[in-house]
Amino acid sequence: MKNLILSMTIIFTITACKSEVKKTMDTPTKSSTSEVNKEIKEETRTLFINLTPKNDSGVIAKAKFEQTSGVVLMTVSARGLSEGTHAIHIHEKSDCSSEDGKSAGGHWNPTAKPHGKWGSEKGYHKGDIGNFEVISSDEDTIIEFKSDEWCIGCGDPNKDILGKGVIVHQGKDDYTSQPSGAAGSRISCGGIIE
Ligand SMILES: [Cu+2]
Ligand SMILES: [Zn+2]
Repeated sequence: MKNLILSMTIIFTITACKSEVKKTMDTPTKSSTSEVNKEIKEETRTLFINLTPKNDSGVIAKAKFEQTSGVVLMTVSARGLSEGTHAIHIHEKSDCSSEDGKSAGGHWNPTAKPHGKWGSEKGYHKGDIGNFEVISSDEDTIIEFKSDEWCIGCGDPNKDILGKGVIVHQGKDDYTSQPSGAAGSRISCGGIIE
């Protein structure tokens, strides 16, 4: 009998966890439409986007943007990138229609600063995410970046990443060359749109 009770407790716990997870996933964060909860609405949002390969790179990538308490966490998962260092930026347009990805425009730079390393005293673009390493082209590379200088759909032109584009480059950002760090061709592009 003791065993039975124990088993039931375990089952109950597992079921409870499952439904909790499901509830979280089923609830779109932008659903807080109440005027009263405007602050909450602005603070919690999640956006999933797919990136498309550019310049025949064959790179398959997707990104998640999650805004919580004024901080946006970007998580990109990419496969097919060559081993080594690559740059990733936010560019000014969500238009990924051209084969070379140049339709996404230059770096997103609403504050009219020079290109640079994120956080640099000399200045940096709001889209200057930086470089990441690829260990193996056969496996997913996960790129994470977090900032309170971004928001998703808040309407502040200096912070709002909605309507912009994510670009992954073949090369490395040198953080000094103007206006874009000499990061080479664009191999993956995704519009940050709903
Ligand atoms: Cu770029
Ligand atoms: Zn830049």
